[in-house]
Amino acid sequence: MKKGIVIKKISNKFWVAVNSEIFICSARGNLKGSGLFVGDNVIFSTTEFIIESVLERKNLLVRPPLANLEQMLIVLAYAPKPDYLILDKLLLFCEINEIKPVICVNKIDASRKENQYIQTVYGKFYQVLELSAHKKINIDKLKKVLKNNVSTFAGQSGVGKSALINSLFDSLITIEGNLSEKIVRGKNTTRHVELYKISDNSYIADTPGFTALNETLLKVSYYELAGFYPDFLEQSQGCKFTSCVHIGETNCMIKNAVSSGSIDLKRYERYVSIFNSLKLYDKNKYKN
Ligand SMILES: Nc1nc2c(ncn2[C@@H]2O[C@H](COP(=O)(O)OP(=O)(O)O)[C@@H](O)[C@H]2O)c(=O)[nH]1
Ligand SMILES: [Mg+2]
Ligand SMILES: [Zn+2]
Repeated sequence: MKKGIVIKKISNKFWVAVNSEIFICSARGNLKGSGLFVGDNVIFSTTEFIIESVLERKNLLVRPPLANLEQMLIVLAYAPKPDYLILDKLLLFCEINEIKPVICVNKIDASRKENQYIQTVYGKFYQVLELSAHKKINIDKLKKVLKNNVSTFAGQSGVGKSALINSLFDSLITIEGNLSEKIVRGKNTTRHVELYKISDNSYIADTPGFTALNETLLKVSYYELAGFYPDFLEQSQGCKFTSCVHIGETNCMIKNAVSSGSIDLKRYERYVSIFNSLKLYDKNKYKN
């Protein structure tokens, strides 16, 4: 018996990686009910090539189907102009699914225009890396963050996700160039998810699903939404009502913090906008 990680799944075959070796396995019948996903840590027999059991999962995403995603690197740049609503939704997705988000501000060789806003609004609660794929600034820090983790890159098209992945490979680029092309696809051809090894015990998940994050993927009710804002948490303890959603209530510490400037007005307005679309979604769910 050996322990490995499922890096690829095609119909009922599973590619299981153990360090640099890959075994193509099938699954024991009793595992088919609970499902077996890319990202699963499994115990398998090296004589029969059958997966016998799945170790406990840290989390499981349904769309894309992926187990044990540990980190999401959310990439932004001064251009294309950041869509902070996308950033906030991706951060919520991470908070809800217990994935560690890391905000990556790329292209700082060309402009640092957005850095101050990002540091002020997000820097106290989230790890922020300031990067340049072209000038290789802080790529060592990026490598350190990826080490011993299963991570994925997310963010608007054109921010430099492919360039950052390429920058990880140094002189190996000719060997691994193909691979980095595959990891962040320009055009999504298939819907399946695959893990790519970037160094020992470190994988990048190639997922088509994270750029246009829709409210329906946030498995949370509007009245619980504020609980997933680490920057609201401390101050909301002072709200008059424990069920305060920080919108219409009186004596709301969050609204006070927005007035005094200690919570960014735009961040708060994005919260209200996500709140309203979740509320609408909840209403429509029970119609018909
Ligand atoms: N100035 C600058 N441009 C970059 C950097 N990284 C990527 N780009 C450029 O941004 C554009 C989009 O990069 P790409 O990696 O394809 O973005 P993706 O769509 O997120 O994968 C390309 O024209 C890159 O040359 C960087 O660090 N600095
Ligand atoms: Mg790309
Ligand atoms: Zn409140």
